[in-house]
Amino acid sequence: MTTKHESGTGVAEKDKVKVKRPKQYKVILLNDDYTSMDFVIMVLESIFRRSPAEAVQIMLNVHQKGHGVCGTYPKEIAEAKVISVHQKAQESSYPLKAVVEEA
Ligand code: TYC
Repeated sequence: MTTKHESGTGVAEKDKVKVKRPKQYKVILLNDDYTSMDFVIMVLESIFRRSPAEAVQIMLNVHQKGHGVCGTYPKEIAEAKVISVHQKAQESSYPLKAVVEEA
C-alpha cells in the first residue's frame, strides 16, 4: 500500500506500507495400519469441514500414498487442528497422526 503525506517540506512524500499476509501452513494426515477408514472420514468432515465426497478422496489418497493434505491455515489454526485430531484419535484408541508443514 502507498500513502502520501506532507512532512514539513511542502512536498508530498510517499511511504511504502507493507501488508503482510499471514503465512499458511498445511495440515498433513499420516497413514497407519490401524485407524478405520470411517474414523478418518469422520475426522476430515468434522475437524476439516470437508464434504463427504472430499473426505473419502483425501482418506483414500492418504491410505494409498502414505500422507495427504487436509487443509491449509494460519499457523495457530493448523496447530489447533492437529491437537483436535490427536484428541479425537486418543478418545477412540486409534494411532492416527497429523503434522503441520509450512505451505
Ligand atoms: N490405512 C487405514 C486402513 O487401512 C486407513 C487410514 C487412512 C488410516 C488414512 C489413516 O490417515 C489415515 N484402515
